[in-house]
Amino acid sequence: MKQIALMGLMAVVLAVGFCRCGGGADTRSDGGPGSDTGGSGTEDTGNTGGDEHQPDGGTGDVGLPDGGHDAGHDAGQDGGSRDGGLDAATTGAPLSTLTCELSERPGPIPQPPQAYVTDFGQPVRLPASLNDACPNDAVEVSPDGKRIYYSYSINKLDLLVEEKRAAQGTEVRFQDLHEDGTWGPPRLFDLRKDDPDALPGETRVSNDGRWVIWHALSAKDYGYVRGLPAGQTFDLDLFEASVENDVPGPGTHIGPEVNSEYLEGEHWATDDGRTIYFTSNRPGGFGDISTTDIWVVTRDAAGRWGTPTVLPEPVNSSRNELQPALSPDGVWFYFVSDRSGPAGIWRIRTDPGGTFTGAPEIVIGPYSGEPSFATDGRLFFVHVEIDFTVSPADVYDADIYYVDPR
Ligand SMILES: [Ca+2]
Ligand SMILES: [Ca+2]
Ligand SMILES: [Ca+2]
Repeated sequence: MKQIALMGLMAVVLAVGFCRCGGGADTRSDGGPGSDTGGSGTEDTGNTGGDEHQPDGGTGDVGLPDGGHDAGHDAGQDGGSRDGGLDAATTGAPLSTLTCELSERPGPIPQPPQAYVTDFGQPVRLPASLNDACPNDAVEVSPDGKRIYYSYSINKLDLLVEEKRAAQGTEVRFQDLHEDGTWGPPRLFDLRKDDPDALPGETRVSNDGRWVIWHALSAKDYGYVRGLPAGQTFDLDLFEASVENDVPGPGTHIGPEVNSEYLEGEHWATDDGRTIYFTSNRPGGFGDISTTDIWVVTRDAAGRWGTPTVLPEPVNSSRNELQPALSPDGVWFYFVSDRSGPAGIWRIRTDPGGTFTGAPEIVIGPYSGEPSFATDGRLFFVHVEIDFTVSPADVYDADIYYVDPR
């Protein structure tokens, strides 16, 4: 069983391989080495690989950071010294205590992300105060674009698992954008309240910040799974909790109507929390259980779940589809697929009735996923960095980017 969608895009890339379709590492021609991203502004951090330059207005109205104040990679330490930040005054969440064990790779980023459609500018990498040398993965942005939730690990996840310290070395956290344009320190978004050895992954936080739905590799037995499917070595399920003052309560397993012995992973939910689009390898989709599809399930006002249904082709295919998200205007259904090469972010037209129209198109790639929208139309996502100069290729980092709508 390939370990699809374990924690975030990095795990997905590890699972599905390192196809270099669509351009090799030698296509990179610009600057933007990974270690300089805290230097002198977003303009020089993300104009990666395209002919087009970052559109004007990309930073002015929303106060995105210049990142120049503390370009170190120990964002938690630097950020923690800035007393009086907005986040300190408004959140009850504790500061993160995790420290990255990795160093930034020198040189340019291999195969940086590009926007392939004309209604987005080219990708901008968030500054080093938020993106450090360790995996910053599974991004979720608040509607106002001023908070970034993400999954974090102090080393490569496969190494942490191998060394049996995955629960100690990973967390879901968030950082808030200060009025001066800098990002506050990482704060723990504790999704292990009554499941301390769980590995929580991607979140969907409600627009008002009062609830969260997430997927996790739980360490608990919920009683209905009698053995894993052949070839599958772990299970993932969906959980939810209420959130008060940025502190999640204990998680609730959303139940066997939705969860199963197969993987229920990365997801997106409507803001009433009643419809969840989720990633699963369960039978009944396209392809076998070594690949994933996107499914949808809805609960009624009393909380009773209906039967999950698989989204049709051409949203799904016999390859991997995962990590769904709806655009703020409801016009586009976004998802990640490796149907044409390395994992990338795709979209297809949709409508409030949930039908899909036309052919999907790839929006951002390669090695890109985890789409999440701010209300202003900025699309945040994760790009995975892979060193192709060594054999086997080394998946060594994940960072958070955004593209501006034009
Ligand atoms: Ca990183
Ligand atoms: Ca499951
Ligand atoms: Ca599929």
